[in-house]
Amino acid sequence: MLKVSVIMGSTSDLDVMSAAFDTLEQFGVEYEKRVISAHRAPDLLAEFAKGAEGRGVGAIIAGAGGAAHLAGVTAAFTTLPVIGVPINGKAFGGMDALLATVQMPSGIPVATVAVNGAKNAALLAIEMLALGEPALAAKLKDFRREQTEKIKNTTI
Ligand code: RP5
Repeated sequence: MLKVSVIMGSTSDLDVMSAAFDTLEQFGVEYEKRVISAHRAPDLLAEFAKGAEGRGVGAIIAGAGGAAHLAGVTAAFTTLPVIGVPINGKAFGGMDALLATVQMPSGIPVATVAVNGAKNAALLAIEMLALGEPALAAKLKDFRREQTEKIKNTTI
């Protein structure tokens, strides 16, 4: 099965991005994880993104805050699907990262999830991988069913 690559701009993003690890583990999806900054280590990012396909990666999740160019620059170096997670930094409530991640130029797409939406980023990556993996698709359907049941059985 293809794996998922999870990258983030700083170790300060780990708290938010760990939700992606949890979800990928829940579904038994293999992943690699790395701190890479588009600004502080652009050469490393280029090398990492260019090599992703060869490492058996099927989707890349990139989380960053502030002037969040990590997802966009990654997408510039690969045709693998890239999912951006804007991270809520100290200023602007994450609006800065949201706009920097979502407002990609035509021709280089990034699928942007909600601010701090690392869990949904992982689910989206799993949905992509599941297109070629019926067993994984079945797990997603079970997950949705259980989620619905939980809501229906919730009383307050
Ligand atoms: C971004 O700047 C990172 O993704 C992080 O969200 C933010 C702050 O980074 P640190 O100053 O905590 O390393 O590049």
